[in-house]
Amino acid sequence: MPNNPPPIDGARVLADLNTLRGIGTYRTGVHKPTFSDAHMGSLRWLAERLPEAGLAAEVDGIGNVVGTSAKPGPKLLAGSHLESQNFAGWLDGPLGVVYALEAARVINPDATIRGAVEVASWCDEEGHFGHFLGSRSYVGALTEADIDAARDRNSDRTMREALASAGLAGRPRVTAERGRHVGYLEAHIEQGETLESADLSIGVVTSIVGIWQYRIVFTGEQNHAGTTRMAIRKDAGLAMSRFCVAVDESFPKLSGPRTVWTTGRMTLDPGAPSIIPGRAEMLFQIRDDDAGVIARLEQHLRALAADVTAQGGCVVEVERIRTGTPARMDAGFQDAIEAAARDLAGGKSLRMPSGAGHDAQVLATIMPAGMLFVPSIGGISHHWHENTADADIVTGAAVFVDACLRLLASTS
Ligand code: HGY
Ligand code: MN
Ligand code: MN
Repeated sequence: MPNNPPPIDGARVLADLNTLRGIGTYRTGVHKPTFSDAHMGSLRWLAERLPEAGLAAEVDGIGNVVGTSAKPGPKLLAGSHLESQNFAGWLDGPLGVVYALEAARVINPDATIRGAVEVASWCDEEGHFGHFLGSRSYVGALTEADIDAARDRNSDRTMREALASAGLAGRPRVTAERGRHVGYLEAHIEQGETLESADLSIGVVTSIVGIWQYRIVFTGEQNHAGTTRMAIRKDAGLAMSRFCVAVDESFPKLSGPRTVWTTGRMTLDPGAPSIIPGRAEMLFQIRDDDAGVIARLEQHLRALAADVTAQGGCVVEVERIRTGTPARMDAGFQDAIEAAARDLAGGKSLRMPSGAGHDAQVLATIMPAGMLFVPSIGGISHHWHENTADADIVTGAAVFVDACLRLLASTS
């Protein structure tokens, strides 16, 4: 650990974040879906910045931006993502990318510091086309067939069409060189209210939840809303509503202390006021950092579906469309973040699990990984009101860079 580590440039960090906020602005946030012009403009912005940190930049065939260093010594990989949820916040993703860029700009040019920080932006963390497609591509867990099957959830465009219109089709995909990095460090906004409500500055992430997602389809009988007697209806919309009430009543008895479940989308077909819906569909998600809890709740979900089907009205089918392995963050990385927070954040840190999924859980499958959080005002995220105080952003950047220095110095 260098005696007098180089200072970060907090004003530069804030300026870079506000520059990215200005690409794809939506109210006080951004609308930057994967492969949108705003997303591609943000990738270009990052690729143009990386040489300032002595990094050779590549925008690869899946839309990852990867900056590599020729500096001798240990390498630490750092980054996050630059696309956003639809009509959402300006910091979810860019905060981690700009912190990684700042660490690289401060550390890499300094010949007195051994090693370098390499910077990445992972494509489609927000799942417009799939889940963690960019970071899964980098760790070698994404096949060409996966890309063939991926479609834009906002339209019906295939990923292949989107890659072509983004000018990325045919480019090679960059994959991790095993053993190159001492590990991966990601900074992110907390997206919850734990840090703010405890007046803390830094979250030291201990684990990241697994996200399991389901498409649940209810098939009844479409019919006339006026002439069909109530006693003989097979109303798919009503069956879906009853199913959700049954989930809400039974899940708390089976869940873990931090399990969450969400119905993020419901559709009724044909969706007309004078037609009894013959089909209903919901997208349902379970998250926990214990895969056993998720498996237990999935089993119960399927049993509830079988019960509704057995009642004879509508047929209910449950399709699992996404699984995710919970990840434990590396103990050494947690210690480095906590030590940096002790020196630069008055020790105002807390070890805590992440209720959001992050690319770090994918990188953790091939290298040690760690995450740090900064507070979210009001705990709001995935909304254009998402925000973090400038002072917390700058403190977080200083802690992040100091943790990078500790991790590089701790490598023999
Ligand atoms: O949904 C998530 O956990 C992440 O913010 N995309
Ligand atoms: Mn994110
Ligand atoms: Mn997000």
